[in-house]
Order: sequence, then structure tokens, then C-alpha cells
Amino acid sequence: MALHLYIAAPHSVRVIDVSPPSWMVEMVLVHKGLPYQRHALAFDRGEHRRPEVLALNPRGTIPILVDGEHPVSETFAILDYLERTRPTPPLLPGADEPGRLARALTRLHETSELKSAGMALFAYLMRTPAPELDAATLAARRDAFVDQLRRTDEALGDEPFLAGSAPTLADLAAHAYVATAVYLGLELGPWPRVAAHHLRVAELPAVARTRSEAWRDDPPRPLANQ
Ligand SMILES: N[C@@H](CCC(=O)N[C@@H](CS)C(=O)NCC(=O)O)C(=O)O
Repeated sequence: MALHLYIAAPHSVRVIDVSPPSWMVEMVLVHKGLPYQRHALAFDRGEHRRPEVLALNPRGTIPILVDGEHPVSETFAILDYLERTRPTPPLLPGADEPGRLARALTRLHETSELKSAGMALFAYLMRTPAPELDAATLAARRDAFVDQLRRTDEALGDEPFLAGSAPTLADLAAHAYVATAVYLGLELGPWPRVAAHHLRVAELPAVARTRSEAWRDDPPRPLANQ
């Protein structure tokens, strides 16, 4: 069955030039070698609110994956769906390795907090013209995000990836938010294991190939020197 993916067109997303959850799904599709038709919706023109898109997800959020006749929305549901229906190559350990599976799922769902804090920070930057940014609001949102970076740094321990020696969904999910913050100028110096993980995951072929094309331009740096 043909796979269709509805995402935000990178250039249409103000300031961050990527939709991190959309990117996460593209990383997984490319890692698994799955052909898909990409429907890049111009957010600045409200294309994600068109009736045919709302018919797929009445909540009006992207990404949306359509597998044949079956729409799946909510990013983590899409990742779960792809892992169950297209398990090879795997991005989670199998049930025959319960210890590794438990760890990978825990790390994956922990990234939902990084995702929430990241979206709160990025949404504030996207929706607020630069001269109107309130320093205290920005600092509070940045602090909530870096608190999750601290937790991620601890979780990495001495391992290259969040659940051990091989990348899993957890690494791709975390990377979408960490790389976006770096694009916006955040320095990762205080979290050296996150900094090393950021570079390691960026080099994975599926991640490098799906990196936002808009990121080739000069980045805005609202998180520099915060
Ligand atoms: N809970 C959703 C949230 C995804 C999300 O926040 N998507 C943003 C784009 S990055 C969106 O569609 N926003 C709709 C809007 O701004 O109108 C998920 O995990 O898939």
C-alpha cells in the first residue's frame, strides 16, 4: 500500500524552518527504506487547515501518515504504527530482548517531555515578532527545555545512543528537538553527552538526508547567549 506523509513545508514555518515532529517521521521512513509521497503543506498559507487535511486529522495537526486508506496522526502513534507494520530494519529491540526493549521504550516516551518543552519554546519564538519577545518568558521556556537536556544527558550515561549501542526511535525523536535548538543558537557545552549524541545522530544517513533544506541558509540565533 502506498504511504503518504503530510508535513509542514520547511520554509513556511517561521523562525525554526522545520517541523520537528514531521522530521521525526521522515527520519524513520528513510531509515526503513520506505518509499512515500510527501505532501508539504504551506503553514503560512494555512494549508494544513484545508478540509481534505482536516478530514484526515480533525485536530488540525501534522504530521499525518496515510497508509492506503488508513490515516494515522499523533507523531508517536505514527512511529509505533511504522515499527509494527514495517519492522525491518528495526528501530526498537524485539520482545525477545525485554531488557533492551524496556529501556528503549522508556527513553522514547521520556522524549515526549523534551518534545513538549521544545514545542513551547519554539512556538513562542515562531509566534512572537523578535522585538516583542519578553526576556523573562523566553528564559522560563528555555529553562524548561534545558532541564530536559540535563535529564537526557544523565540518561545517556556512557552509551553512544539513548538505549545502548544502536540507535532507536528515542534517538531520532530527541534529535529532532536538540538539532532545532542548536539551529536557533543554543550552545550544548553544559551537556557534553547530549552534544556528542547530537553530532553522532546527525551523521546517521537517514537523519542527514532528511535535514531541513531551509537550514542551509543563515540561521536565526535567538537562543544564542541566553
Ligand atoms: N500532538 C501532535 C502535535 C504535533 C504538532 O504540534 N504539530 C504542529 C506542527 S510542528 C502543528 O501541526 N500545528 C498546527 C498549528 O500550528 O496550527 C503530535 O505529536 O503529532
